[in-house]
Amino acid sequence: MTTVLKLGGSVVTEKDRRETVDDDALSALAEDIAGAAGRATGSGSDAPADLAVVHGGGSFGHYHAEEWGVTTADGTHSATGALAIHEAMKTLNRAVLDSLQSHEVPALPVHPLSVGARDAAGDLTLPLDSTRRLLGEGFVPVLHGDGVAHEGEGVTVLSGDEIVVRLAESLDADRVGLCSTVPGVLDDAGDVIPTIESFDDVATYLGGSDATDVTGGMAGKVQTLLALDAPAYVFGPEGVSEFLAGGSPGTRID
Ligand code: IP8
Repeated sequence: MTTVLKLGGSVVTEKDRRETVDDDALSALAEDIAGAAGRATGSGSDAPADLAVVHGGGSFGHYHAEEWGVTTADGTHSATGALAIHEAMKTLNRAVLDSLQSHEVPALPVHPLSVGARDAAGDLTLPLDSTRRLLGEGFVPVLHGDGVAHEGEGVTVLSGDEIVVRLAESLDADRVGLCSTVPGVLDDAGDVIPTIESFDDVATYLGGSDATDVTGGMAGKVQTLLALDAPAYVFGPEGVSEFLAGGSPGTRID
């Protein structure tokens, strides 16, 4: 069973405070992940994980991307700008790794800027040999939204959602989970929509993201998840344990 779990940038950071990790939220998630993997402190288990984690930009990557006018389509040829985005994401990635490792999760980084590329049409190549091998060796690879080399644009933004889709396809994942700040995809009344099978069913409910976010809000997430073969779930932090235990928290997108 291969599972891909995205930790939303808004969940693991304080999204309105520049470069601020939400330590409590991150630690609680790391504990849930450790528990699900049978690696909670004291369990003594070192069984190989079959979990790949991706995290978003939150108050790290998005601030820098906006400052440099960089989106998923419009890039920068400034090495200073591209490095600012990448380093911010590496800083957040390090915080995620530290939290996971402190809960005995054998987490290691994979930085997409080092391996990914887009052609002029925006199509992405993302070699995942190291991710696959890390999984096979019992590690939990932790990827993140990043900059990516883009033909004719310099460096553009690669969102964590796009990485999730690519990981799910390349690893032939069985389940995909997106941990968001909300308990699922919500309708107009604020209730969780249990299942989404077509974007048309929910288009009227889905607006944009409310804070600085260059890669779009829930509408984009739903569209990318609908494109997957594997069932995907959108849930809040309280749904992580249930998801990792094989349950169906929040909204199922399939
Ligand atoms: O928060 C964006 O990743 P996302 C990463 O998953 C950057 O969209 C560099 C802004």
